[in-house]
Amino acid sequence: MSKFTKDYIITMKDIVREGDPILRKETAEVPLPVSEEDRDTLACMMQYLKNSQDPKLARKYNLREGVGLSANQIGLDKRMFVMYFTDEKGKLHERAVVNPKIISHSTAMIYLPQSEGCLSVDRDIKGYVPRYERIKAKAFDENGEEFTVRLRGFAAIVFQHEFDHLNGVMFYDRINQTNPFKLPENVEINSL
Ligand code: K2U
Ligand code: NI
Repeated sequence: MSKFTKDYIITMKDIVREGDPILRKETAEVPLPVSEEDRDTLACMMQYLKNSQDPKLARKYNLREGVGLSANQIGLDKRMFVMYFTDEKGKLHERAVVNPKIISHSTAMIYLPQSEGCLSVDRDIKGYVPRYERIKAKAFDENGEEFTVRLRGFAAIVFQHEFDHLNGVMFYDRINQTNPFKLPENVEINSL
């Protein structure tokens, strides 16, 4: 029985930090249909994102703000993550993503000018993280229903950041090691 039940409140002590091997693992497919335990875990992870974006609750539980969270960041070897944020056009993205596959993407790339952070990384790492500007992905939701989603801009960045976690990739792996602010050549890339 997982501790991440419906009413369990995830706090920073539950967040695995870099150095833990599970963050470098190719995580395991989630058995379908999604079990009640996995559904409860996804709900618990989603609640973390909502709590972390509520100033009172974030202060009460000392939470770092998150717009995405992957299962291996709470120590679970499962290919699933959650996203909760409003994008640059004011569209709310609230989604549980199980066994995702990126089925196509733009050649054009984007990056966050302020670099990226990570709930599993307790240090400030500067540098550009090149990501695809647009992606098309297939996945299953918390009820085991398959869906296809097309994302661009910030939403595409969040999805790719979480998708990377499921494959053991950290955001700083994608920063140019010799010059962190050097952008890839021969490809169209814009700042978000
Ligand atoms: O996976 C995580 O560690 C959660 C990250 C995801 C993320 C980082 C950078 C860019 C997009 C997604 C946290 O949400 S980092 C905190 C944060 C909060 C608001 C906006 C961007 C990043
Ligand atoms: Ni992260």
